[in-house]
Amino acid sequence: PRPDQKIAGIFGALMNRGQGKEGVREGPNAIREAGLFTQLKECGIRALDYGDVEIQAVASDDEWKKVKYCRTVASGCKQIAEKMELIIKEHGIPVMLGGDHAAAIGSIFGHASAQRQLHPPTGSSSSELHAPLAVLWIDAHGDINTPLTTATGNLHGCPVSFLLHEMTGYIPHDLPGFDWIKPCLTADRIAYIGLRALDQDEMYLMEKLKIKYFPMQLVDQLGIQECLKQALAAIDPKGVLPLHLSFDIDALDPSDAASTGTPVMGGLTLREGLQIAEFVHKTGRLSAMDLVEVNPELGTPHQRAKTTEAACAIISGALGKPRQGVPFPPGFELPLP
Ligand code: B3U
Ligand code: MN
Ligand code: MN
Repeated sequence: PRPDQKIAGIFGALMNRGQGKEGVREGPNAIREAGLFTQLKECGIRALDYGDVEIQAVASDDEWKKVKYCRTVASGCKQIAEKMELIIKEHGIPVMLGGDHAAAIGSIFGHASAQRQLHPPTGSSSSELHAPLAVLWIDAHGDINTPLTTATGNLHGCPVSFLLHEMTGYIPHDLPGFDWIKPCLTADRIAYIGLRALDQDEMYLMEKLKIKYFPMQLVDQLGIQECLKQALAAIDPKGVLPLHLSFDIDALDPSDAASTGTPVMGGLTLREGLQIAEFVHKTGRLSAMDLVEVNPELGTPHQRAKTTEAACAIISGALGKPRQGVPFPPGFELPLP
């Protein structure tokens, strides 16, 4: 490993209250057991295990209108945000293993706080508004429901609505536990790839906020490389911002990743997923990533193995693993007879 190379700080976010299926809290360990650290080490990618963030159940966490477990999710996200800040302060690239996608409220909020501390605002109005970072959200779903639009009451379908300044007027002020969560991004700093299950209100928001999004039909029409080029150009036109890759494993087709809570047919191939990871790595600006929604309690043993292997491969790709095989270090020589 090169001495200037950042270390990946990998941690589990055992969040499972953003949706109904308990088993998603086993995701982080299943990904570790699938060999993530061995794989990274083999490629000379330095990684540290920062352990798990346990989510403490908040007592009497009654529904707020339809929204389930808002106090528990919010308090878990606060701990996740602190973990992200710690890893970035220690000069690492945080990699959050989920857990459900509600955890990304914490990971992106924490990432943004850390960036703001590293690069304090210069005083211009736009730099006051958003932390210096851009987000690539890879998902079958929009995850931009609000506490008032969610049909399921599941907060993993809502994280983006809490993160965008433009959404401020749509978010109720009295959602229990959420008082500390402030928006940290503007809508021009997030792009989506892989969408194929937007709700009606989410479709409206995408258009209204002019969010750059690449649903599956655009991936088919343009190809994944062109989508990536356009997505990055939209959220980071100068090519200078730290990037947050938030990868929901359900973006992949169920044939590659069936062990997830809400699979949707017609998704990205594993190879397209890997191209996304490798493209982000190539920018040299990956600053943090999430790999969420792996639920090893769902599907057959074969599907579980495929899903966790896919998760490992995407993380490794984003951190610089070359797909063709094991790289050799500078000065490498073969043994002579
Ligand atoms: N949009 C729906 C479904 C959903 C969102 N994210 C996932 N599923 N994984 C909702 O619940 O808001
Ligand atoms: Mn998601
Ligand atoms: Mn999803």
